[in-house]
Amino acid sequence: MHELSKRVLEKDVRAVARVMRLADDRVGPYLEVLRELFPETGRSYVLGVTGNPGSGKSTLCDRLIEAYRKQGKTVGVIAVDPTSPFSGGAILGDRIRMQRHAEDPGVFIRSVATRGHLGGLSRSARDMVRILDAYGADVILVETVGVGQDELEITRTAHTTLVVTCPGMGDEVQAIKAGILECADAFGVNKADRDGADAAVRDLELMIELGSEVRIAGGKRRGHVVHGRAARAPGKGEPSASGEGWTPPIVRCVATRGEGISELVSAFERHKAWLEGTETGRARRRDRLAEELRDSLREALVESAVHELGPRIEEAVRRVGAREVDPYTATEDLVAAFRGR
Ligand SMILES: Nc1nc2c(ncn2[C@@H]2O[C@H](COP(=O)(O)OP(=O)(O)OP(=O)(O)O)[C@@H](O)[C@H]2O)c(=O)[nH]1
Ligand SMILES: [Mg+2]
Repeated sequence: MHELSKRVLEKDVRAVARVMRLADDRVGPYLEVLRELFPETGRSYVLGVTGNPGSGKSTLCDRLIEAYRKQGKTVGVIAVDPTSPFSGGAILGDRIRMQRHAEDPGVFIRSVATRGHLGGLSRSARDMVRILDAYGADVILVETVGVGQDELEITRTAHTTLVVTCPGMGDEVQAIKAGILECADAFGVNKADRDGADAAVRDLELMIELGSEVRIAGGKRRGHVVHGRAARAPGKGEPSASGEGWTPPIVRCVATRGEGISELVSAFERHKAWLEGTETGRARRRDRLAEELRDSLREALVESAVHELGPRIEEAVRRVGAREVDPYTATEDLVAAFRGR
């Protein structure tokens, strides 16, 4: 076993930081180490925290760290910044909000920025989750700004995805992109100390209801199936699993004052129990793992095709541009060339 793998398993924080850097840059023995660590993973509970910029995700994470530390759990945090060239301050903001935990040896915080390579962000984040998992973090929080495809992919790594919104973001239903509903396991309406929290909760309820109707009508079963609507005390984050299905609870919170945090934590516990204890839940988990493997396969195939075909791709681009060949034929030819190598 590689020295670094051993040290991670022996809970050496500096080795964790080192392996994370290697994995992020994809240099050195990172693959060997990730392979060796993999059998030691699968024990952490991974919580994705996503949502509108500035909705209070980092402040919530700070409170969640506090709550889990009180339970005696160790916590890893990965703060993902998808748009580093434009929002250089976001990572700083994330760190500042969680600063008070920086000295706690039971808390490990790490930021990742995108490097612009294909699927790079979600892959780096996934690798980091695994490293923290092998290291032995009981809970891993992954904070992302919930907008792009990358973030949606990251949420697949999580057992539970919390989507954070807050009043005054304009039209919440618009602000939260359609795809988010697919991956939301719980909603946090943060800044409930402000006007408009009730409206935000109602909008979300409506969206969840519509979403489940659309899905039932369309007969589209994608792992995350919402079966009808549970009897729920609105906004209180009451249990919302009906039958075998899962309806995302909506929890009001005021992260700055620590309100709603214990309700969130118990919603996560119920979701975890649902994932483990029901056939639908286990199927959901399997679906996500399958999606992850497909992502990783797609990435590996594209990488190796680009590597293998190199200039032929450029040539195909040129020929399509000059209308010498149509893009369908060009793609087929490239695939054939790659297969026949
Ligand atoms: N009034 C009020 N303000 C809050 C609450 N939670 C967070 N804030 C404030 O909202 C601002 C943004 O909070 P962050 O936690 O940095 O939000 P974020 O979603 O992590 O932001 P990005 O990572 O930049 O997308 C800060 O000024 C917080 O103090 C809340 O419950 N009520
Ligand atoms: Mg943040």
